[in-house]
Amino acid sequence: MTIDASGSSPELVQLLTPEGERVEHPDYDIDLTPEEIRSLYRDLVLVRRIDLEAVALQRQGELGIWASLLGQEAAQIGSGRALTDADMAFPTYREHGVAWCRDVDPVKLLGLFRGVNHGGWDPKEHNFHLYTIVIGSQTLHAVGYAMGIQRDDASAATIVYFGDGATSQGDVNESFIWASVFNAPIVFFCQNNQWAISEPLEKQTRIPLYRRASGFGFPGIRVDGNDVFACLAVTRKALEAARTGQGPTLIEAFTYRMGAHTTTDDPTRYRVASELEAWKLKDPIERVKAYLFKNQQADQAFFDSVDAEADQLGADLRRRCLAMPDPEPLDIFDHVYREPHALIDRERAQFAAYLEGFEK
Ligand SMILES: Cc1ncc(C[n+]2csc(CCOP(=O)(O)OP(=O)(O)O)c2C)c(N)n1
Ligand SMILES: [Mg+2]
Repeated sequence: MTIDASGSSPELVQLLTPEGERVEHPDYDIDLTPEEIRSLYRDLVLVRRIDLEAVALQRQGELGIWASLLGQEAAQIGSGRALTDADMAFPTYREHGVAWCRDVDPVKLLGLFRGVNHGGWDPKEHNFHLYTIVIGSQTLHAVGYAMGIQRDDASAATIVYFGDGATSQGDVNESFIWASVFNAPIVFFCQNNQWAISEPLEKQTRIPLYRRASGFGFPGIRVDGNDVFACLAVTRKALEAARTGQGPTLIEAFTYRMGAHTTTDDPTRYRVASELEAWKLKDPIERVKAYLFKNQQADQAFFDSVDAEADQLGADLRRRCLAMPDPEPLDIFDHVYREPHALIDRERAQFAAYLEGFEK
């Protein structure tokens, strides 16, 4: 099978069409109450707002850089809401929606991208690891963690996030092998957003990514990554399999990076506008809205109240971002080693002398 650019392969699990029609699936059904669906809708809208606010802050010079999740909200909220408190998640640098589901204060994400903290949240408190920039390396950390909880006999699973580009990394393939042969309780959640900066998917693979799993000896499944119901259902099932000794699953969430790779990138240099336009029709938020409207599970007052909440969240985030104190320049040297270190001491002294050269 060739890669289906439309994403509408028969192998794609979808429970909600882009038009907001509910469809059945024999293996992955889900029963959500209207309240639960409204709650998912709220999550999607709020994380999109966090993201938009962060992009604006970067453009105004308040953040050094930002990696936007635009377009990937359903993949992140669907999978994030499938987690229990006891499960552990390992993100990349784009999982702001999963961070939201793990109750990480979004201002802490902004702190990282503003350069005033190194992550700012306690991974143990949230069961959400620090962001990882080194592509794919977190898959090895996650498998190690999963093997640990397996030995502790914990009733929990691990989920690890990575991109389509990361699947070409040695680390990711090695983590597949370890997870497979040790039957580790882990879900590999690949957000295939079609691009690794400027490299398109066809430069990473000749077969659909989820099919790679069979070569490693565990199941792989492709889900509509813009369908929050399907992402929730598929991830729930895979996590439950992990918790009950059935080993790893690879989930390929078929989605699209609607924005730039990061705010330093200009995607108009390497991709055509029509691609973006086609994906706009598959927007993850619009289809939930259409479903709620059509089925009279939400009225205009509900949508207005979510928008008002998003406005307030955005304004609050901006205010708290600007209020974050700058760290002292020399503080960075305190976080390299736990014990004193001669080279670091020398570098600290050199940098202190350099800073002295500026007028106060
Ligand atoms: C080991 C390593 N090599 C290269 C980079 C530079 N780099 C940063 S993001 C990226 C592309 C990642 O693409 P993908 O895995 O598809 O994730 P996405 O950014 O699309 O979410 C690259 C090559 C890096 N951070 N780490
Ligand atoms: Mg990608």
